[in-house]
Amino acid sequence: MKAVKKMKSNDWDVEKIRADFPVLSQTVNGKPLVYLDNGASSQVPNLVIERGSKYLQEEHSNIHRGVHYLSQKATNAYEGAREKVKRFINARDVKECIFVRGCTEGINLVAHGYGRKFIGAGDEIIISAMEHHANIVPWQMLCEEKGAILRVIPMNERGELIIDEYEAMLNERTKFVSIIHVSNALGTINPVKEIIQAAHKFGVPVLLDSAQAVPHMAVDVQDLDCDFMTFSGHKMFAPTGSGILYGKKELLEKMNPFQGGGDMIRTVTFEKTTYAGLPNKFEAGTPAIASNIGLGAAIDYLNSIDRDAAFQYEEELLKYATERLSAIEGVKLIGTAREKASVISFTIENVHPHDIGTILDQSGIAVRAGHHCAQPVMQFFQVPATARVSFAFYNTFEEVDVLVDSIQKVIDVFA
Ligand code: C6P
Repeated sequence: MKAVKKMKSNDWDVEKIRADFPVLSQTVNGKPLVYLDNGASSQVPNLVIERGSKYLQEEHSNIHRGVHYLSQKATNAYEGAREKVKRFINARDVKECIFVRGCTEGINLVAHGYGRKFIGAGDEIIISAMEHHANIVPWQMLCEEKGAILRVIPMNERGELIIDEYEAMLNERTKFVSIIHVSNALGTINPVKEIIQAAHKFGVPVLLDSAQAVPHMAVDVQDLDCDFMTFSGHKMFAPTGSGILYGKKELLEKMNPFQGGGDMIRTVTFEKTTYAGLPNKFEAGTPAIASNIGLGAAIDYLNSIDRDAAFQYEEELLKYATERLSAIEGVKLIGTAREKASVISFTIENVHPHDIGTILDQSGIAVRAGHHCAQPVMQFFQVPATARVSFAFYNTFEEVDVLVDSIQKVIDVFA
């Protein structure tokens, strides 16, 4: 194994940050927990836990429906969280921020509400070779129903999209572009601004699946000029069940609702229903009130730390881990894009990724093993699965060292 120089970010007090995340201080299988599965779900800071608990202890009630004290308090907290989201992603209008259960629901909402209304037979939808299933299957279902055509931007062997081929794909039949912002399986950061500008030359709207971007970089929807953007709260330090679909107001207004039910209507008779305005039109039924208030608290938390220092720290951590892992004989990195965030996918010669995951777990290390809901990526790299390490700003260089030592043990077991 080659020696690798360890770097340290001076501006980031990782121990102070770790103290905000109670789950990190436990032991697993007798070893300190090393949590490296943040791409699946990140951990939750005290601020979010306390806010959720305050809601459940003091405010729990349904929203938008009651004139009573508790309902008003819950409504204010819920709508307050929406305001925080608006500022966090720099939306023009709070009505452009729709609460969804997560990215999957956000994409399905657009495929249904926009796609079914505006996409027809022979129209083309562009996605990419590195999409998560959540950004493949809803479009395939739409294409099947409408007779539309799904086109796929190819990638190179580093796991980077081939932008020339994308530009050549755009034409007057293109009706929608839906792109992963940061790959969950490879870590590639895609040049989304360029992708959006090229689509807009043809008047084509673009959706960004920013599930893996929002926790690791500032995502400014006005600066990017994306038409839709979606992310999941549970990957950015909030509870599961929270998430956002951002859409430009003029597009959301002309779309069909996704689900029908309470709170999304203006009037209902047996003859005809008229719909509520934004954002309620897309929020049928009782939403995940506690989780979305938690999302607001997660934004408060992110606003309370130095995010630029956090991003820089994560970059250094990724660089250090990449160097150390690639120095281990038998380890092959899958995805070596020049622009990457948070993720290292790898295989070990003659060891199934599930065995890697299981043996690492015995050392208290949580990684994900599998196809990461990105089977076409696995097919492209001709592997059944990978092991995946995904960082957050509370991970440490020492944890990378523990990981590397444990991977060496995995190799020794199978030697
Ligand atoms: N990726 C992972 O371990 P939901 O499940 O709706 O919160 O998010 C779906 C999703 C969509 N797009 C991307 C880029 C994602 O990474 C995910 C979720 C997790 O990689 C679970 S498969």
